[in-house]
Amino acid sequence: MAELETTLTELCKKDLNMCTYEEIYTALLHLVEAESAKRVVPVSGRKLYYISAEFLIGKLLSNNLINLGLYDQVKSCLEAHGKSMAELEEIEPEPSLGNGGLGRLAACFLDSVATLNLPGDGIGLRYHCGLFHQNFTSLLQDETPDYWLGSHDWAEKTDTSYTVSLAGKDYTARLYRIAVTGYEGRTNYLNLFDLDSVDSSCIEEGISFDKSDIARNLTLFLYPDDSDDAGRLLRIYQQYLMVSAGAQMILEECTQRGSNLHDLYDYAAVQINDTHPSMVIPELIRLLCAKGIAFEEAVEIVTKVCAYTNHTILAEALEKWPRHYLNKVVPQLMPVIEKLDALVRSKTADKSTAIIDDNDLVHMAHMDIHFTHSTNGVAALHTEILKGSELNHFYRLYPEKFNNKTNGITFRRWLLKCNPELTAFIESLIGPGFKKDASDLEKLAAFTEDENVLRRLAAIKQDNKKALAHWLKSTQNITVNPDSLFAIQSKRLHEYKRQQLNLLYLIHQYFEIKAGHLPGTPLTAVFGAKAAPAYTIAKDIIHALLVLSAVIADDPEVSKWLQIVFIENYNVTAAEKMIPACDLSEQISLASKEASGTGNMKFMLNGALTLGTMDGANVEIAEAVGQENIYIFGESSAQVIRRYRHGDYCAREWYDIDSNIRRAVNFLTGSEMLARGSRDHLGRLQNELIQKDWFQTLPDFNAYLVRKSQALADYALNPLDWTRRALVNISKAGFFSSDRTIAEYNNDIWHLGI
Ligand code: 26V
Repeated sequence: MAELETTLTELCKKDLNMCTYEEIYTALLHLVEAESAKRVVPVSGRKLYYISAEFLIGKLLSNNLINLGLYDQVKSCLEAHGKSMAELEEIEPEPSLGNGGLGRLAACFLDSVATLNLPGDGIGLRYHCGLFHQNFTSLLQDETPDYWLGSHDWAEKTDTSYTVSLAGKDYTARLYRIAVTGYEGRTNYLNLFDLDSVDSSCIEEGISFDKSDIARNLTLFLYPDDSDDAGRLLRIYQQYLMVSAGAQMILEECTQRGSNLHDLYDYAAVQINDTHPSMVIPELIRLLCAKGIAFEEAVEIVTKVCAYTNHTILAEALEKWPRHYLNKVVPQLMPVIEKLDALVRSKTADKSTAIIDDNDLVHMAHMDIHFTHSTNGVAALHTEILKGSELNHFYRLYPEKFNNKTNGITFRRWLLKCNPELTAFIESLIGPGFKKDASDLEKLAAFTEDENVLRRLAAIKQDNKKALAHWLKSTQNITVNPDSLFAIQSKRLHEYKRQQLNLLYLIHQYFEIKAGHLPGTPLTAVFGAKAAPAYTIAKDIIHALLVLSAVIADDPEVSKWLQIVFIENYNVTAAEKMIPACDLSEQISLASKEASGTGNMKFMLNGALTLGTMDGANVEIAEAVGQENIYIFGESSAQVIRRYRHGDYCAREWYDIDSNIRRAVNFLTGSEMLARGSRDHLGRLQNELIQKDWFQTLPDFNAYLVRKSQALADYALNPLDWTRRALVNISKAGFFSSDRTIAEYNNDIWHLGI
């Protein structure tokens, strides 16, 4: 401690009492850099390259201090000088390099790879404004650039660069590196590429900009609007910048380590995170051929080196690019892709697995499956659906390539960092082993009948709810009642995730409370979600929730029992406040549509009970905790898939038959809502629900109602038993550690060196 104080004082060049938070932050940044550098280990054997369009890494200071074993010391040292860690954390902007679960998974994986002392780097892009900053204006989402890059950036600007040819012109991709240090583990890197010429002054109103000026706009935003040709082309420009610079870096590193490239397999494992980085396959083949390797051998090498993870079964999310787009942006790749397509066509007569289809669309996922040695889904159910229906033709061709890797989360951020009180309590009960070996949490099962333990656990939840209440007050000026049940649905806004089902339930409750049918407990329904800027219905759902929130708040009768809180600009930092405070975790996607979900795991680990459908990893959570410790409802994935196949779902029939559904849907354009909201938005959403309801909200409405009311009643009637079941959930969360997931990837797919 004295030593740390001396180091910090030297770095700040003055007494810590006299330092601003800025100065302390900068000093700690240098300290962490120096400590992380000491943990860089030379690589022998295979090294992982995890390529991903997103890395949703969250703020780094506290996380890095925890992983370096310095957090407690730094905290006490600061406190001795009248400074708080919480205020210090406010200084750091959250890196805006991701969108949702896919990006957060990539971040958890990097943490686990380094923690398991495996050599493995990330490869991605350095977006200047990230996704976007969400603001609620007149009860509607609007978007502004998220200028997160500033003086507090963790990335080191390097002198390394690679030339990338885009539409026939050369650009220089510069490498930035962020150190990733594992918990008591080694240091790896997140490699991010960027162009020096990118210039955010070309952003016009909101988040719009001149899409044709590639040199200035290439890495401005993650997922730029793709509703026109220029936007879609821009995504290809971005993807190719990432994979070409990445592929060059991989080959350069491996060559330096002694590879003659024929033996690339002995040096590199490339994991393709969804289809955004798929062009790395033809790019690596192209580069190997340019170095004198024959095409057939290059294909063989790349197939052995690369593996692909599928993260969705939604057809509209599987990328297919028109051939003429690729001809324009990456003409150097098209001959390779055409040869790969010809190879596929020579191997099988089944046209459905072709890379280039009859409409001249290039199917990125098809290229991935043919020319990698492994295709994995991200939860047991998801992988079964891929094998049995969505990718069945591929499964028949290559049964040996298909495997499951159920997602996981890093406990360092999602327990140690976000819930220190619970962490300390668990440690007092079972010792510190769970921090590195998550299966140790099972030892908590010994305490499920211990009333003292349960009371303490309930008190910790209450403290976390108060902390969330305090944060909501200071950031959004919202007052919530910490004695109500906190039910939280936080995730990207998408119709398949069914925030609209939750909305209909809340309208139903509004009517019930007005009619004097009071619920078991007051309920605070918390939402956090960003809608893609061009996703109209998603934005309508946000609007409806914000309007309903206002309607309820203005009604003294109802607001005693019900409150809706929509957290603005949901991100990792917000999630860290929300998750420890949650009683009921809403995981209500349409069965078969959520590949895995990872929020479900975070909530469970922090002692929430799940209210969910049998979808994604919910299925495995239900199996782990048992039916009595989870609230499952709704139709099964098999039923849902059957209904899609028959194509005979008619939302209108459900609306006509069921008066509860009708009352809730009609309310969307009732006078209370229209007094505060927009008829355009609310009417469109209502129409969508009655005419289409593509994600089958109405058939699950009653089951959801019954299960949720049951949860509210249980919570009110027997709080101690609720807490007991929460403890069972925590004790069974070990399986969902990303350390387990990464160990499986390594054993089955990567076989990394040390
Ligand atoms: C992308 C898009 C883009 C265009 C229109 C609609 C749409 C719908 C979904 C997606 C998702 C892309 C992939 C993705 O983010 N998947 C998520 O990956 C998580 C990590 O494996 C997993 O937990 C989530 O269930 C899955 O949705």
